[in-house]
Amino acid sequence: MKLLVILVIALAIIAIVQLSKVYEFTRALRKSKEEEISPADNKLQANLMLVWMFVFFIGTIWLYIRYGHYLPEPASEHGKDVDWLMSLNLWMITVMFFIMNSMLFIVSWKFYYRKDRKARFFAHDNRLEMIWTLIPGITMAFIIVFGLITWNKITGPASADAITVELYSKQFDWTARYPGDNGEFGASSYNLISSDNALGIITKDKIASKIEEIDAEIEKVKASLEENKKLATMPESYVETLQDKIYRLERHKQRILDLGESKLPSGKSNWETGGDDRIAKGEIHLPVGKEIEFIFRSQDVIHSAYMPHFRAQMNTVPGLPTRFKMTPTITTKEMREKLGDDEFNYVLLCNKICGAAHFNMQIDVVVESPEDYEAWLKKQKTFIAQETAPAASPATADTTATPAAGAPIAAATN
Ligand SMILES: [Cu+2]
Repeated sequence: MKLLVILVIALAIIAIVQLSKVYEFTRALRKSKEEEISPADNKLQANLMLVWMFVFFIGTIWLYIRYGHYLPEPASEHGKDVDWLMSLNLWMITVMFFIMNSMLFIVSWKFYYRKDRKARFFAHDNRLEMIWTLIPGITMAFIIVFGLITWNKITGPASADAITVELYSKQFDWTARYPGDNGEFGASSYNLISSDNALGIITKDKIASKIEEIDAEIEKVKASLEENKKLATMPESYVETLQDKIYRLERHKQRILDLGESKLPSGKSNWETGGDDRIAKGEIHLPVGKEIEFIFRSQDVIHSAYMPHFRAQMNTVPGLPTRFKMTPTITTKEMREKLGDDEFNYVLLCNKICGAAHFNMQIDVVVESPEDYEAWLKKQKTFIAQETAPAASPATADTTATPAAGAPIAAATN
């Protein structure tokens, strides 16, 4: 099949070359010069310009109608502003598109070359310069000012009663964290990230076990140093390397100890409030009509949290928490009714190609009444419950209800 296509293309090229040779030959017979194009040819080209303009315009309008509405109505407060801005921009571009292209094609059609006509030439025109500087300038200023107003609505400080949700990205899934019953987020640090503490939440236990781990490592290096010192052939540089390693481990240990010492803005210790934070995976719930402040963190590479129906997107950057706020306005149930689709779900998906399983980095977002939301949140595992539960069946652990921190472990794993 491929060969056939190549053959057809090759034959077509040969045919065109042959045809142009025939054309040149007949021209030679007619004794006209090669660069001489007849007035009839010029007229034909001019008319074709006009025909092409209409084909081009009709095609563009068709694309607008066919692909112009790819998302349902915005389901967040600022979403309406984003859509308004988007439409404003699109309208400006569209109007400009038709004006510019009409000018290009109509001028080519109207002023095609005729022997008896001469073009007017001028090198400079202040009025024209003014027009094509001022109009784009004012338009750009308009777009930027309105864009900034909307941007500030999304990224400005959240109100005091806003619900904070942390979205944590790593290759290749999302973890959501909600403040626990004390209403306050526990602090976290990349220093404490481990297989059973993906979010690096600071608790006393986590600090202690990390210190233990580092101490053991220091002992190991010290022992190796002592042993090597006994050897006469030991190069000086190797001793230095080991000493440097010990120094680095001590420094790391101090950093972990500092984590336990520092305080949250509320005056509580760093490790005090994280234990009751609630962890949700596979799905997040949001209450309708309440302001939500999202905080994004990333463990490995840059991901991008994209919630198209809320017109919200933010990069998640390792080492640099990012944020935005939004207020959902339409519940999942209402949206399903609007769309006539019982299967519809809002989604949170990764919009940055972040690796092999990037396509799979998608979870559902459920918007519901504040009461339903509270009930759902109560069912989510607290960090403490999660860490004391055996890591046996993560699949069922995600959906089963668990009591608050401090409850018997058996109950937490049911
Ligand atoms: Cu990703």
